[in-house]
Amino acid sequence: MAAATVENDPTASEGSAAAFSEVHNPIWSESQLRKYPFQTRPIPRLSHTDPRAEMLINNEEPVVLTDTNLVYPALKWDIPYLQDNIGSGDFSVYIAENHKFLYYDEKKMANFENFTPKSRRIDMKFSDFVEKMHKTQEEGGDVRVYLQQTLNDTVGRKVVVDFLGFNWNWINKQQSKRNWGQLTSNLLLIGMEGNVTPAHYDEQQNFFAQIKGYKRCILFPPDQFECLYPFPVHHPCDRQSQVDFENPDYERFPNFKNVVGYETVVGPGDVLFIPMYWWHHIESLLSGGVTITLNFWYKVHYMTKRCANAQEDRKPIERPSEGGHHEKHREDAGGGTGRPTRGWSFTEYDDPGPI
Ligand SMILES: O=C(O)CCC(=O)C(=O)O
Repeated sequence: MAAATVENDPTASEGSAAAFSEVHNPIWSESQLRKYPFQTRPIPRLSHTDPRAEMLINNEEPVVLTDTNLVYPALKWDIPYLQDNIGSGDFSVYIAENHKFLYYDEKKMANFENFTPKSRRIDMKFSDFVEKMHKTQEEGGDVRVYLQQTLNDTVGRKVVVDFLGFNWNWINKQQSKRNWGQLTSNLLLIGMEGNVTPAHYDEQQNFFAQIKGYKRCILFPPDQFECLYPFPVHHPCDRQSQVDFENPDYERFPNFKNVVGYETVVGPGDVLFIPMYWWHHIESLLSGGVTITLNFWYKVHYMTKRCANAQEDRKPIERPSEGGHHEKHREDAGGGTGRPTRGWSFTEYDDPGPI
């Protein structure tokens, strides 16, 4: 993939040269990307005013929108600013023994007694997270931390003001014209360079707004389900791929040889549309410093044919290990994303009171 952040043609097919016709001051380089044994095509980068962008979103295909100003007031967020203004609430921080933060649903752990997670979640104050992150960096070992916390009403005033200044006009229109359900949550992700969120899918539409640093996002359409081998529905890692992208076991997962991804690198101000049920693998670039992202998850009360087919395909794959259960994914407090929401509700910000 070419190191660039320029407009490209959404109709371009394989090969980065066709999609990235010009290179202006690349801000990252190929050497900052991890190596994987599969092909990818570029995700188009377009202005939000480009009709092709609307078409892609309507078709539930990914696109990077370069100029929405969705989180413009947050582009000044960095660790010192957040330390002063994010408030004194508790933050979910995952600590992993290496760079891979394979998500697991704590509530499903009782279903698989032999399951030992490779990361653990600890609730801590923001300043403790910062200290932990610096200490981890200084130690230079494999251990890493990743803050993943839904914004809630413990955030400080300045962050509320920033939040109110988001481009709600644009995003609310996106929601209403497609008849999506409500915005369920905004997950704030603060990661160390090199952190990886392995491939998984969520059951919500996602506008993924990059605030600080660069993230490589590799997406796979729902119909590549058979190549990605999700854990069984009742497993704590439900909705996550069992395949280790860095060392795929082709004997267990032979169809992984056929997987083809779509990829992009997002930087500050970019908004990636991750359609629901699209698999996504996300990595903070190597040697790229801290990354900050805020996502916008929307519930949807319909399922496209493409998603329905993929979910249907899932049954025969999983039934043998599930002991005959036929339950569909449970919608938890995270709206089917599996992550805790901590009771925050968007409407609380409609009238913030005196600021
Ligand atoms: O940014 C990440 O590391 C993961 C984010 C993610 O999976 C999501 O927004 O759905």
